[in-house]
Amino acid sequence: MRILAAAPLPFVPAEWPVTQPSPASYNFGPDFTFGFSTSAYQIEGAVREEGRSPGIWDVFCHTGHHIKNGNNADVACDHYHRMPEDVALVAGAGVKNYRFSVSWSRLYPELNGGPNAKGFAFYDRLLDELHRSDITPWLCLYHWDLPQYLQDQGGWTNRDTSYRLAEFSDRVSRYFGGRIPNWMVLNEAAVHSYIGHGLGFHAPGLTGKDNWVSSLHHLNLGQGLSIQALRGNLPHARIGTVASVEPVVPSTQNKDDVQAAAVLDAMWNGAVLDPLFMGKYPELVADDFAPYCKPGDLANCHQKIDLLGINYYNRLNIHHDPKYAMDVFFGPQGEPVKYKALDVPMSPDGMYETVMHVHNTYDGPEIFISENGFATVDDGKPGSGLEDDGRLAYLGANLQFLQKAKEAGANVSGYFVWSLIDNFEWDSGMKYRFGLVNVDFTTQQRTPKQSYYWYGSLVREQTDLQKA
Ligand code: IFM
Repeated sequence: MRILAAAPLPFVPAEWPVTQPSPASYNFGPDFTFGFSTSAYQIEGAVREEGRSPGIWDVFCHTGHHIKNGNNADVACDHYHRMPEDVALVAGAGVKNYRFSVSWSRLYPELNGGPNAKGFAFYDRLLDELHRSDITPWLCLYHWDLPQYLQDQGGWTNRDTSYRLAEFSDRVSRYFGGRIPNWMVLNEAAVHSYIGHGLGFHAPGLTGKDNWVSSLHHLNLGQGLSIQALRGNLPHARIGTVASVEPVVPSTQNKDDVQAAAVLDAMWNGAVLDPLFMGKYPELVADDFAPYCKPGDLANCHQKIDLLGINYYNRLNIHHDPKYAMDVFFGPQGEPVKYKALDVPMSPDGMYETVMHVHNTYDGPEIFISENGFATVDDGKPGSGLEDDGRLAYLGANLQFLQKAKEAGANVSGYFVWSLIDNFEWDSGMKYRFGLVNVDFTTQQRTPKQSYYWYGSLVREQTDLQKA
């Protein structure tokens, strides 16, 4: 459910604020971290190996027709077997930070069961490899791949799953402890609850307001309980979470569309960040959460974090549509098109708006951009999309607006690209490619794109500036 750009290249960046995003035109200052982001299910494959049990996405991929072209992630990028090669790609770009997630059902394959030593050994090997390459690990504990055994108990619509996440966070942090300095609890509770539980386009394929609201509350609660567990176990780590934060624009000025955009904004942005930073739900939707919100829950959701990861892609255009939960759905572009990539409206200026909104609303928390990326459509040919000018212009423009936010006083400490390699893009399967490195899914050959070299030179120049 991302706004995607279609081939063909080359891209003519006429409307962009930067025509040639030269790496030299940035200065993010000392201590700024640049990284790559990935997630377990999208790259690992090996779904039936070494004791892993199915997660909700395995079931979703293999039942019904949920995924484009009938794709699945059984093999994905085969990262489980090719991990050293992928870490070498991070190192090869001169990038010193790597955000990844762990597969819950690989680590704990059974309901109420013990740890899977082979699963833990895989992540130990990954950490060894990162360490050897002088790359700092950033772990995300939960990136949408709930074990199916928990879905069978109701998944995120069941309050018990919040406590299960906290238990998982406790166990994983006890095991890896000081080997990982940066811990993020969730990835994009807004997307997981809305697209997976309200619209049914993502696993577990549930629909309707009740599933949307209850799953979001239980994700928030599980996050708060997990942060408390992590604090107890990791006194020296930096602890936070990752949210998808995007400005919401009504498709028209018609009052129903304006109301729909306000509701989606409250659910997508406010109902994720307000409980965490303020211990409350936005007024507009607070009554919707009341049936699920037990005494003490908001105090548990309201936790001090060391830093917030923001995933920013594009503004969301929303209109009134009674066919969907809470009468809201994605609609046509609701504002004049300022920036385009390959004829698709893009909103790099929304990066500035988003960061400043979080900065001003939540009292200036430390922020890093945990994801920002651009998809191209695979034309099926091995090695396609290597001349990815569109991606390069998109990343360049977003970085320019991020720098502007930093200069305006936002406490921005890092930027991570989504994603290192082309991977399994959820319901879009392998069709939409976000990687800075091309993956030929037949041979698993990795080929860096133009954007990989551009990002590498940007990171090297910034590192040199930091040392100067
Ligand atoms: O691929 C996803 C990722 O898993 C979560 N954030 C958005 C990316 C692109 O759609």
